[in-house]
Amino acid sequence: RQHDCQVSNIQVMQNFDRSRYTGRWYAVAKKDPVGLFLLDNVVAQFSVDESGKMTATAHGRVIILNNWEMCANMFGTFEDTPDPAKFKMRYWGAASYLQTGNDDHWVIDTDYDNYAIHYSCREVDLDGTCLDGYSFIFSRHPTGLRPEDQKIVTNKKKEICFLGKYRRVGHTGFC
Ligand code: ODT
Repeated sequence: RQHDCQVSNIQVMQNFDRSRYTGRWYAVAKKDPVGLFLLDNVVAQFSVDESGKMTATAHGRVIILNNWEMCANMFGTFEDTPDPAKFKMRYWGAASYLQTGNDDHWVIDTDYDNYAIHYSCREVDLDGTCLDGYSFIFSRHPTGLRPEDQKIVTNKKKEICFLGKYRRVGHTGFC
């Protein structure tokens, strides 16, 4: 039952290796949640601390207070769960008026060196599908995904039932 869109049936990365995931990732596409926050120029940087816990920083262009455009500097800590590819991400901003929250953070697939697919469902519907979620497609390359990775990514978008819901995330040098 891989394409029934049940959040509980979504397959995540097998044997996820957090140390190979560290370093910079450029967002190339995003499926927005309700009340989107990060618009574009999104770059995430993952680390693993002395105790083995995963942490991250991210920046991206945001618009707050209706039309104040700025570069948001964000921080996140990741709580482990029994599945090594599923985390709870607590996040906050460098400034108090930025978003804070505690979201699921699942790594759907990655080859560690080129592409990664992230998934977060914030609200599961009564039928078990995702009512409000978001997803980032990341690349190690600021220029985007390699052609050979695009097919894999398209298939995964389908599996997480977000195919057709992504927009391109540009990198213009704003942040
Ligand atoms: O942008 C939205 O609309 C959704 C909420 C974004 C939360 C951003 C929090 C970033 C905290 C630092 C962590 C970096 C890791 C990011 C990886 C992927 C998704 C957030």
